Amino acid sequence: MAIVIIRQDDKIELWKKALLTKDPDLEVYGYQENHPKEKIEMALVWKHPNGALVDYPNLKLIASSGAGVDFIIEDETAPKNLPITRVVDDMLAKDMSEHVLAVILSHLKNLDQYKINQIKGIWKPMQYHRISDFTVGIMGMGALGKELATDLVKYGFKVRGWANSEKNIDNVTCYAGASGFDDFLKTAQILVCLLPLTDETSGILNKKLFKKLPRNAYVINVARGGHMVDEDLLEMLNNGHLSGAGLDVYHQEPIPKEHPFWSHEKIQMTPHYASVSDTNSVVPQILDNYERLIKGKKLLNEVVMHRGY
Ligand code: OXD
Repeated sequence: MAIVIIRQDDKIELWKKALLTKDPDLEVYGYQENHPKEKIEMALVWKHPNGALVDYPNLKLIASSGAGVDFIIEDETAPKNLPITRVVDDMLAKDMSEHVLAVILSHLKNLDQYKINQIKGIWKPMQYHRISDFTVGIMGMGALGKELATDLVKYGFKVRGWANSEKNIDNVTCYAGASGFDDFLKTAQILVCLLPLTDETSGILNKKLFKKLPRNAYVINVARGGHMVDEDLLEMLNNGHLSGAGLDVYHQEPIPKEHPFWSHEKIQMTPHYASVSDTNSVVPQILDNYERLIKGKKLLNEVVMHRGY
């Protein structure tokens, strides 16, 4: 039995080391080194090149090393009917929460605009905002959404959450399904998207939705670029309905040089780095699943295929 790591960044050695530190007896390969393909039973993947999952005749599990699995489901060449697992990790959730909090505070305290003004030599106090005046709406109340909601409540925000199914979180008003959606949106002065990318949620951040937000709402997308209709965001920023957007994810990454988001004064961009799996934190659950796979036990954090997450 062996594990193959497939990813296109420079982190294969890092993951390999983290796995072998926990269990020196493992057989682990990077996908570009010579390896016995018939021995591979688990592929640990992150944005693998399409086609890289074929030719493993004994593959039994595809494990994402992040929270998202959309890139596996979208790969038409990936073997079907194999279980897919994703990462659910406290550190990943904490890091995401810290990032979103930073973006929200930077917006509330006008730090983006002050930076632009500073470069232009403009001294101009702007409207003062307080946390207690703001309602944050979180779309997607899985592990990441819940952590963020709980943290925002601690900081004094009014918090609302929206998910497919009913949720119960202290001091957070939760809405579920299509019937609760408009009520959820109408008070969200800051909207945070943490949804998984599925057929249902693709393009959900569009003009129709933006119009249901209060005027001057701020939109944060830290989920996937596929949630956003870019032209609709630009239109609603340019006509003044939205006050700004904080984006970490894009349709194409890196986002092309000519994309209008780069130079838009109301858009705060980060390079898909809001929250990144920490190998030491995540490896134990990957190895736990590997052992479960060997022993034929129920896997942790297995994707429900018909839901897409
Ligand atoms: C993830 C991500 O899904 O970093 O983990 O986007």
